[in-house]
Amino acid sequence: MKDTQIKKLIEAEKKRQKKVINLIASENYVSEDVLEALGSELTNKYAEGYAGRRYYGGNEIVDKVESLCIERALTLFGLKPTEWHVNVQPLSGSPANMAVYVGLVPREGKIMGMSLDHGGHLTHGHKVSASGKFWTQVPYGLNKNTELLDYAALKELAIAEKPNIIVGGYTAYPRVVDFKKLREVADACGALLMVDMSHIAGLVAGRAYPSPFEYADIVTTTVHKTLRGPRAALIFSRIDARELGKKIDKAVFPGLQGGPHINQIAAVAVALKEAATPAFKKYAAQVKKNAVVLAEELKHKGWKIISGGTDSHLILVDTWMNGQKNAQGAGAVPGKVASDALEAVGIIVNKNAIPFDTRPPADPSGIRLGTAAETTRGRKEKDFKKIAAQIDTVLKRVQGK
Ligand code: DSN
Repeated sequence: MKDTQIKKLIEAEKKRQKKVINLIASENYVSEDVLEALGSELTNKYAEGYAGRRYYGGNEIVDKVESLCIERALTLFGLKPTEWHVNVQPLSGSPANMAVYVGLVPREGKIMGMSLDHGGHLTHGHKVSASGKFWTQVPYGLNKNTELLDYAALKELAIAEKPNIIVGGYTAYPRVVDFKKLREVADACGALLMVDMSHIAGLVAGRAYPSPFEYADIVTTTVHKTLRGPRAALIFSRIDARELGKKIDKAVFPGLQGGPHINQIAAVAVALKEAATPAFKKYAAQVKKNAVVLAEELKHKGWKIISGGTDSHLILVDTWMNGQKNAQGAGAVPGKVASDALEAVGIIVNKNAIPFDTRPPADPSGIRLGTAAETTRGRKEKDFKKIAAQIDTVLKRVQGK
């Protein structure tokens, strides 16, 4: 690379990534092949429209790229092309979710989504996101005692509020979601059911977490979290008389986006092929095993794990514990202090609100941990035992400061 300034920064970031223990639950490390596709000449091509229906000439190759990506996306999740449609053009998760709402939710309609502080996402109707500015959010949360989804309460709320769409799938919910029950909630009020499986997509692909496809009308996902692909997103929709796919396609282009990033779509295709291998299935199982060990070890050291554990790649730790001491007598640590102190020793996490948090979002009560990235680097249960010990040591050292 001739641009030495950017080259140096890329090299520095590569070194940083190698040096740290990355427990950011939404990050991962892609393969060389994914990087090669992303950095390829496909970036030079404009391809507004869809395969066979483009607005520019010269698309005979990129049509094949997009079609292959579509085919691989359906195959990976065991979907028949006669039953499921997939749009592979969304640039990332937020635009993907927006495209669903633009295509399917009437203006002044209601989006029933989990509140951000209980583990939802901004694009599930939060007021600072366009999803909450153009539509009304019907927020839902977790049961205070169990810190789990309460499907009976959801049903009651859905019947009272009659949302147009219910969004399941979360950014900080460590447990298994009962998609069948979410379907029942949607049916009780006549809403569409959209599952945003961004966090768990790799686990679903690797058969380490239940699939939402049997029950959802629409499934959105980013590709870059547990699925270990480039930054990008997919929108799956059921094929039937409602023509969801057609409406979503129109919302993606020309509704929200211009030319798709074909290099990115090629990289998605590469990642989807990788995720269909037996090695990836093993990886997904290991991600989950590692998360369970990390959660258990931290719990044994006295830290409060939200919901008591995990069924996925993700763990939410209440480091503040309402200002109380932990079960082993260690003092409370605010989320920001915890995250900064861990970063200082090379353990990268994010500060995170816990359900019913009384602290502000900029310095909440907890931290979120994930095992996807470090599992890609080959770490196993014994390594996560050591990581738990390191986290415990750091948290004890900074308590109260
Ligand atoms: N920012 C992502 C996460 O960390 O969960 C969601 O978009």
